[in-house]
Amino acid sequence: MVGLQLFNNINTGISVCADLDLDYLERRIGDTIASDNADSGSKEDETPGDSLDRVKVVFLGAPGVGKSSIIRQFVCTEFFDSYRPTERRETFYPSVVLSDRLYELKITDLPTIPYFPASTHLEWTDFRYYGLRSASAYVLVFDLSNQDTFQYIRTLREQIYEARDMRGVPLLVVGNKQDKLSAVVASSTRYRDIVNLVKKHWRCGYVECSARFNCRVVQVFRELMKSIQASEGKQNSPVPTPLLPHRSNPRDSNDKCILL
Ligand SMILES: Nc1nc2c(ncn2[C@@H]2O[C@H](COP(=O)(O)OP(=O)(O)O)[C@@H](O)[C@H]2O)c(=O)[nH]1
Ligand SMILES: [Mg+2]
Repeated sequence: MVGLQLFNNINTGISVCADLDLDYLERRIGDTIASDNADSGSKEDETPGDSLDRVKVVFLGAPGVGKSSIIRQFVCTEFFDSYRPTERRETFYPSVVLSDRLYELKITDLPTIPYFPASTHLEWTDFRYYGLRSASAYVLVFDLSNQDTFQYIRTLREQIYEARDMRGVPLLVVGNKQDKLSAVVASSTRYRDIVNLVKKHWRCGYVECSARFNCRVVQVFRELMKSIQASEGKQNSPVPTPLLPHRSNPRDSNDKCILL
């Protein structure tokens, strides 16, 4: 069972922070980190400084479920068999086209977080949490071959809904490592209960994929963008970019456009 702390005792609210642009702050901090660690070559160093509206997507889930693998397979078409735990925040900036509309994504991949920040104060006092509460969408990943990992996203989802207004903010559940899903597990009551809970009760998108074999990884992003398109015009929804994007940082290795 994957542990997840609850945040009942956390102080709520420094309301003065609520309207500030966390994404902007993060970019500025990213710039600072980049100049402090000029040789590190990390993704954070490549943070573009442009001011385009971006669809801010945050991937969350228990350690080892394949969050980084899904993102890297989608953005860079690469997969590592060996487990390299994500040690610092990484950000990816692919562009995607769905139904003739171009979207600039900002995908955030994080080291495991113990809980979702319950207040803006917490988000601002711990760099791990920056931008989490202002995401345009969340992708919650669990491991189909280790269904205990579902408990992590179940608790996290409750925390997200308690912590912020989720109207117009899509949440997609992804069951990864489909290649390791045995027939026995796939026919178990527990598995059926999970799928049922996600689709019927949570009423959110659900995709099973295998990052390892690049199977249905694009489908993950297609479902995500469909939900975002569906929520356009509602609260917190991002504005799609009508023209080809301006690229302000030629070092951005994720500089490509993916048709969904
Ligand atoms: N068999 C299989 N292994 C996977 C898959 N996705 C990721 N992995 C492996 O699972 C481990 C953890 O993946 P990683 O993406 O680092 O997990 P994260 O901690 O959630 O970011 C790595 O050893 C990956 O090679 C998958 O779809 N199938
Ligand atoms: Mg990772």
